[in-house]
Amino acid sequence: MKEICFVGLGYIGLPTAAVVASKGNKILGVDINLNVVETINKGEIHIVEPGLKELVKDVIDQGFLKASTKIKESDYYIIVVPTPFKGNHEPDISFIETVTKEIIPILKKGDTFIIESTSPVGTTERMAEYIFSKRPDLLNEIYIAYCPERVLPGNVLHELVYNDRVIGGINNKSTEKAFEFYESFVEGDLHRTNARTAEMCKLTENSSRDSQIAFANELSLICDKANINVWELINLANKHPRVNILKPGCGVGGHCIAVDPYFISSEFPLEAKMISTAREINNYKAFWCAEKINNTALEFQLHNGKKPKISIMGLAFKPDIDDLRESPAKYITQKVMQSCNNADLMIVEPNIEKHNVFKLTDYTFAYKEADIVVFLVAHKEFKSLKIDESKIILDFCGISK
Ligand code: SAJ
Repeated sequence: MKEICFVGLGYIGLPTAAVVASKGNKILGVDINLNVVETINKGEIHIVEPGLKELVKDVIDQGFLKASTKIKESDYYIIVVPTPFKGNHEPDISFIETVTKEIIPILKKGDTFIIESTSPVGTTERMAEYIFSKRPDLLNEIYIAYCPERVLPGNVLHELVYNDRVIGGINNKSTEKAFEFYESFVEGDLHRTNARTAEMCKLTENSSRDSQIAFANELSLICDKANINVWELINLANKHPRVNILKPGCGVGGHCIAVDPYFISSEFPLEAKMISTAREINNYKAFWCAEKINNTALEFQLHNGKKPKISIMGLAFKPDIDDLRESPAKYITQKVMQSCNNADLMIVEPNIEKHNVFKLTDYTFAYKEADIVVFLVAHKEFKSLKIDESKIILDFCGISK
């Protein structure tokens, strides 16, 4: 039986390792975090993802998955480590480099090395050059490819199996070898290309979504000035058979869409004009929301001679999750907390019970008490509230549309 080593047991690495293990493969999952390794070896998990706990327990109990802090000699190495960005939004591929260095001495003829981490264009070729510079004996003897993940948090186990995937090797033999690997557990179509195109494809997918959301956010700013309900407008425009405008919101968050476009714009600053502008618009939208809240609070005080009670509804980066990574709602809340002295704030996040920075209030209570209600995230709980016309409602995510 072939031995498969997954390096990185996070939001993507762990579910993928577990799915491949569930097909009867022997998997070693590697993570630098000892807590993560110990948790998984107990048959438990350290992240929130529907169905994952049961699957991991199952493959650990059956002995198909084992976690460790050390990479061991295997036949396949799948790299699923983070690629954050540095100060000036430049991609930081140091985790991929470190892992590659660690693997080089144990590589042998016939091995397959696949990168799944979101990476700037050329990363796979660069890692290949590095490997062959240290191990010239392996030239044309191992297979190296790139295959990005495309799963949506919350639906990972389904999408891992049923989404199409793009696979790009450093040469045709590598593409074929990686193809065989994904064929063993993916039901969606597998599309062959080269490594550079596969890398760019991942960045393109998320940049495309960012640009489309920026269009909706720009419309929302225009509509605010023009006194037009942007939700009604988009709904009407989308009745056109070839128009499909996304939803405006309080900005764009998460670890993918708000990050990946920078991997293009930092490497191609002269060409990536629209991609950079989309990022600026989506970042500006969060700043604009915070300003709008502050100004509304000031106006309230001027007219009523007292401080308003403001309820801030939602902190997560998108509806119905507890994830605050790169969340524009969190940014807006912090900004309002810092700058708005003339208001009493109540902060609401129904998906989180307790938070060490934000004092959280129950959403029905906060709604009832508030003079100004600010909807930042379209959580399902908020949609069930009966809209009270006597309150000032700042609806940035289409709750009351
Ligand atoms: N958002 C809007 N308006 C919309 C849709 C989304 O403002 O109409 C906002 C959300 O509120 C959120 C942000 O965009 O702040 C991102 O949310 P999302 O649901 O669009 O995406 P993610 O970050 O959860 O997952 C994305 C997915 N990419 C695409 O849909 C192209 C997913 O398939 C990728 O696997 C994932 O990024 C990733 O890991 O790259």
